[in-house]
Amino acid sequence: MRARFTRVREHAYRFFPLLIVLLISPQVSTAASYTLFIKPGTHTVNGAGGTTINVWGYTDNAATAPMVPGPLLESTEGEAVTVTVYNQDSRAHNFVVRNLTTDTGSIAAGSNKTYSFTTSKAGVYLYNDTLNSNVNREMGLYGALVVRAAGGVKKAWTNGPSYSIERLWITSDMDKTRWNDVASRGSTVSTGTYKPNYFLMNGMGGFDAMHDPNTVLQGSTGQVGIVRMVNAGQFDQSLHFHANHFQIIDSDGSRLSSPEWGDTINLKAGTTAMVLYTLRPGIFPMHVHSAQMETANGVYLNGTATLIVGQ
Ligand SMILES: [Cu+2]
Repeated sequence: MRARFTRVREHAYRFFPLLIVLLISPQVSTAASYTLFIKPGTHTVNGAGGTTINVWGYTDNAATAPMVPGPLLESTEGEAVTVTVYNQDSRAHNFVVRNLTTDTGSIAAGSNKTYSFTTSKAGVYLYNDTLNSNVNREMGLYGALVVRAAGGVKKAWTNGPSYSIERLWITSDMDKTRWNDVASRGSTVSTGTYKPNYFLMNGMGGFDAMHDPNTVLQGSTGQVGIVRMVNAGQFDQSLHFHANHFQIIDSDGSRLSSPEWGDTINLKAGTTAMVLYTLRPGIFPMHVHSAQMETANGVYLNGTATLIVGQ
C-alpha cells in the first residue's frame, strides 16, 4: 500500500512542471462530440387543437423518431466541438450553426458529414437546415447550441452577469396544410404562401409548455433566471413576461453593454436573445403578443406560451 502510494507520488512529481504548464496555458480546452441523425417522421402537438404533423427532424438516436426541436447541443467557451450528421432521409439536407459554422453545402441522402468548430463565445445559437427556401427548417430541422462560460461558473459568459436558474425557449411555427403535408409527400411547397396554424414553444403547444418543468421559469423568489431564446420559426415573436420586467443582456449574439429593461422582447425570425429575470412571488403567464400565435389551429392558449412561477 505504502509502496504504491510512494510510486504514485514520484510519478506526480515528475509530471508536476508539465501540469503547471497545462493549467496556466490558455490553449487547454475540453472537447465535445455529438452525433445527429436526420430523418422523416411525425410530431404530435397535444391538447385541444393539437394534431400529428409530418416533420423532418434531427435526433441523437438512429433508432428513434425525429425530435422537434432537435437535441440540445451543449458546450463551454473555447471548447472544440465535433458534430457528425447522418442524413437518413431521402432528400439532401445540411447542418449550419448560425453565426458559428460556414459550411452550407448539402449532405446527400444516405451520407454523412462531420463539422468541427470552436465555441469561443458563450451564448445561444440556432442550428438548422438552411436548404430548400426555409422549407427544411419549417419542417422541423432546427435546434439550439448553448455555450456556457468556461469553468462551470453560472455566469452568462466569463465575467458576465450571474444566474442561478437557466431555461431555453425555442419558438417555432408550422403551416401544416400548405407546407408540412405537401413537403412530406414529396411535392413542391409553394413558398409564396405561408399561413402557419401551429406555434410551438420547445416543440409543444402552450397547454404542455405551461406545465413542462424544463420550460416553465420556476424557482424561489429572488433567484435570477437566465432565459436563452431562439426563434427558429419564420414569424417574428413578441414575447411578453406578463406583469414583469426582465433585462436583455444579449441580442442575437451581441452583448449589450448596458442591459435593456423590458416586459416584451421582439425576437425576430431566425435570431436569438438572452434575458435575465429575478423571480417574484406568484404565477404569471409568458405569452406572445399576437393573438393568432397563441393558438393551435385556432384554439387559444395552445400556442406560444408558458409560465413564470416564483415561490
Ligand atoms: Cu401579457
